[in-house]
Amino acid sequence: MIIGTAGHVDHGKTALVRALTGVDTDRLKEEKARGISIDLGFAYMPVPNGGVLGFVDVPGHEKFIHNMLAGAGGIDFVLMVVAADDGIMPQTREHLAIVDLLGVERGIVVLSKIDLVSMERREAVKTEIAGALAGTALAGLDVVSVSTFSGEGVAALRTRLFAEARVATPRPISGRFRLAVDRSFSLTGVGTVVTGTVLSGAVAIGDHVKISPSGIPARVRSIHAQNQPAERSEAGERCALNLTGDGIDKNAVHRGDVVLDAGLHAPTDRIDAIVRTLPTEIKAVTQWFPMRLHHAAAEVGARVVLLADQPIAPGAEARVQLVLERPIAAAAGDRFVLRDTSAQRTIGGGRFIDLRAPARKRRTLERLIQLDALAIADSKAALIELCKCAPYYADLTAFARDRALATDHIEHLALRLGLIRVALQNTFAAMSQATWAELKAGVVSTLTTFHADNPDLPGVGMERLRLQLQPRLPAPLFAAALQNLARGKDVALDGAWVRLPSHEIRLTAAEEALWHKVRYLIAGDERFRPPRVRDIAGLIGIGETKVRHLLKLASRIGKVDEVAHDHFFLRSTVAEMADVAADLAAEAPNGFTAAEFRDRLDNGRKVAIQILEFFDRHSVTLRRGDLRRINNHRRDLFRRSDEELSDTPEHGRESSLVGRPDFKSGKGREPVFGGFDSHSLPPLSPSKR
Ligand SMILES: Nc1nc2c(ncn2[C@@H]2O[C@H](COP(=O)(O)OP(=O)(O)OP(=O)(O)O)[C@@H](O)[C@H]2O)c(=O)[nH]1
Ligand SMILES: [Mg+2]
Repeated sequence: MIIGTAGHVDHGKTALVRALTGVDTDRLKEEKARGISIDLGFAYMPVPNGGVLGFVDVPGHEKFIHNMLAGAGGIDFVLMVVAADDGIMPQTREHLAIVDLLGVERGIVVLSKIDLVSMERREAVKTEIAGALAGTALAGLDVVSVSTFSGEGVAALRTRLFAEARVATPRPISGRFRLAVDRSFSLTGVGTVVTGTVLSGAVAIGDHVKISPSGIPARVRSIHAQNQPAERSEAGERCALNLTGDGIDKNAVHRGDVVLDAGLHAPTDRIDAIVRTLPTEIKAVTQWFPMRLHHAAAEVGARVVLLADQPIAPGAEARVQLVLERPIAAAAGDRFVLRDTSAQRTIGGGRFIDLRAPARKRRTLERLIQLDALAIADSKAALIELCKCAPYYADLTAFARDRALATDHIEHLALRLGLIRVALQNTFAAMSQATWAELKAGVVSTLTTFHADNPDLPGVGMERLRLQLQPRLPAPLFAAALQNLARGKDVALDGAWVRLPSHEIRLTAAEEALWHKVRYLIAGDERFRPPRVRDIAGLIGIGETKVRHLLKLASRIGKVDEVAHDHFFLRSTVAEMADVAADLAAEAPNGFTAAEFRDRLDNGRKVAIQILEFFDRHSVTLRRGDLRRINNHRRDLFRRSDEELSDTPEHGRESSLVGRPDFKSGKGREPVFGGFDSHSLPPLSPSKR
């Protein structure tokens, strides 16, 4: 258990910690000289039946509230110190408001310096205290009277703290590791050491971690947990980590940074939150109100965007978007405190709801309903609600990361809820079974109608199908969902065409016979410069129209591609030519020329250029002046055969999400499902649509 002091300057917080633990936490020269605490102090006390109590002693002076906040972020239990002679003072109230906003619900009020006052005065201050606590989560806390001068009450308080530690519910350690850094220093012979409170999860020697928001990686060389050398440390402990790694020194890590499980590193500067303002405020919080945001041990400038029409009146609760001056490492559900920009007073505070808040459409009805779901603290209930509201899917990976949930925990949750998971590049999207069934039924009924109306067409273009369906999924997710359906043989995918597996265009026997002749002519040694429609007609001795009709049909069923008008290449030849282009590109980092391409194919300048222009149109090659580079993401579209495409293994690679475009050139093309590659995939967060 970590115990934090709180209370007005000079009320005896440091003296109390010293009386309890024997440790003087005022160590700075300036603290000694001025007789006040400036920065956080730390002390530890073993509990008789095992375990160690950690103390964070905070300064009471109003100038150092930012330091108090850095310490208060990690405490489980508060010792609210009120001097019997002074009674309730301004920072008594402010510290009380802060611990209340931070969600600290357990503690004791210590009536200090009782040697200085009469019994009547003690009772009067106790009444004052009860009044100040009323309306906070700390209302009704026990008041314990203490004098560190006479020692009265100290032993009883210590015994009481041991008892409190025994009944404290430990913080859950099932989450992923996060430590809020409050100090960073370097020790000779040891190296860089950071200290702080473990907010969630656990850390062990040898673990690879990241410093967030900077993203610097580090390895844990040794650990002190609650001031003792340890193999590991877990949530609810104060912990010192000796970190190593390139770029790790005491200047690489600061108070306010978070050391975390590398998978959690995803700093954010736009957060939707629930805020409560203090009833003591005089003015309402208005649009774009500037604030200082205090979160864990970090402090950052922030603006408030109202998500409701009205300004936030004193004492009111509302949802807002916080736009930060720089990114911070946070988790959904974390508490924070807002102060005014001149650091004179605390205005309010609250809880983060969504770390991936959208910059636009942030207060539409749809979004506000989604926020309701995200605001649910229980992850299982939140996930159920998220899948029920628009956009009807949740990014499971981001959901787990932003709540610091362990991977097996989120997998177990998804399984228990029967969610349908769709693999995207770096994430899993999840849908409810009901949504999935609706989507599948929509796909099947649209295709059934389409095939009945257009028996000669191979299928519906992927993009066109997407736009016809509810819920309308983002293109990458829709493509991945179709791959799932194709694996289940509910649909078949031919490039960008989606069809029912039962729907196939077949050549008639006569067409099949003619195709054999034509195929012979465009395959073989001449495949890189195959005869055109007119030449084929001449060679076989039939009409041009017939040949053209046949080749158009062949291109629909994926046997050929029309690279230029009336100039058809076998699809396997196109794949081969794409490989040649990729080879050339690999040899020439700045790009290859059309002449080099022609030399490799030995097919003449005009044809070579037409092929390259065909590749340009499909973004397989990227042209700049006379040079071309290869776009490897699009090249995949040409690499795979139809069989491979509709039969992607379960652990499908990223490229399996990409439908192959139809390669018909010219006008009237079905929209190619494209323009996206692995870099342009939008982060599929529940909040970004
Ligand atoms: N008479 C009397 N004096 C006390 C008692 N406890 C603390 N003091 C004195 O009060 C003064 C302030 O005590 P500190 O413990 O430094 O107060 P603090 O709350 O830590 O002050 P800041 O950290 O600066 O906010 C010191 O001179 C202490 O000796 C007590 O029980 N009785
Ligand atoms: Mg002090």
